[in-house]
Amino acid sequence: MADMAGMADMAGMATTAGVPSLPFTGVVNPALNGGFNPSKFMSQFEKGTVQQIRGKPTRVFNLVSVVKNIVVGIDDTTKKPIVFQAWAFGTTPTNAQVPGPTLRCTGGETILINYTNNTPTTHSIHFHGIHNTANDGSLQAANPGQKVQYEFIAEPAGLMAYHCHVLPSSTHVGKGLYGAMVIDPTQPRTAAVELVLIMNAFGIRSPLKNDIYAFNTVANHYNANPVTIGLGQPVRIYLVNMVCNEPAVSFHLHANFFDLFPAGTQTQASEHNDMVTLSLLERHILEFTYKVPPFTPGPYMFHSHDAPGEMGMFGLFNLVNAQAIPGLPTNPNANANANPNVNANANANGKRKKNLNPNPSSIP
Ligand SMILES: [Cu+2]
Repeated sequence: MADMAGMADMAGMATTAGVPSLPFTGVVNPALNGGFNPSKFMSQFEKGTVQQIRGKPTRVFNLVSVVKNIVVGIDDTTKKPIVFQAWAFGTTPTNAQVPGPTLRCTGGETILINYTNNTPTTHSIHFHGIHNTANDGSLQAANPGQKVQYEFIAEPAGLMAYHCHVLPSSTHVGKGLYGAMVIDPTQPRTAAVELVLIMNAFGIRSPLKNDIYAFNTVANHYNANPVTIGLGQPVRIYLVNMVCNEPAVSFHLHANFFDLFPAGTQTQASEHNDMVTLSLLERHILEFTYKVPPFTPGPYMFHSHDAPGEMGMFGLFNLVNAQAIPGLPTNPNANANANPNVNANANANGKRKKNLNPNPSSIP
């Protein structure tokens, strides 16, 4: 009697034999990374505080930049963490992370950013959005130890971003000084599981060449920790490209199509697609649902094509029956945490071994 593999071949059944495997699939324990967990980050929004300033309600965000060692993956050869010496934004020095916190506000609000630079290098924060030159952040940098304020009206509603504008960007952005900013329209978007995916990369050996890629900093995190999604549940992705040293980076949703809202500024989708390509700092909102039929429970890929996707920018949705996960959030401001215990066992054995740390430093 033929074995199972032979039976599968004879019947033309699908098999995972021969499916290429990925580098950097070692699992990073968030405890090694100062508690930073991409599964939580993707649905965490920093809303600041609303204060009366000069007689008007103002949403205030405090941001600080620090030097921070972060773990961006596991070395395939040594099995040790790959440490990147980052510059990171946080609301306090202790919670600084890459990406910085995803700021969230509503269109038309007055926004005040109190920025403190706690690094030995001059930095700034440039916000994508509409504002005057005095608050552009490209000309208003903070020297080490200094503070600077930026004030503007939150517009347009959509998916904005912020980043250090000191040159060269391959260093100041590439080192991690960036984050997303969601400006909600005054007419709220429809209820959905909302997930922030920031495409990023790290040059371990040189700031001019990326060695490792990721969604939300940790290579292949959502391969080891698939994002749990209910069948029939609307999903909204806030997708941002922060990859330096690449002319563009693609995003592909497997087995499904999404409605695309460039920068999230229009209420009508511009296209219906399973692919989108973003240049540095380009943002898109993607909306989709895994409807029944045809979708069945199981892992569904999302990734970038070519080198970025094969060197860490790869993930899985774990589709489940929605009734099997009571309390799974469906409103825009709820947490949509992935289940860190789900393991799809996909691509666990890397064939393209990467050794980026001949002498990896220990994690602080
Ligand atoms: Cu900078």
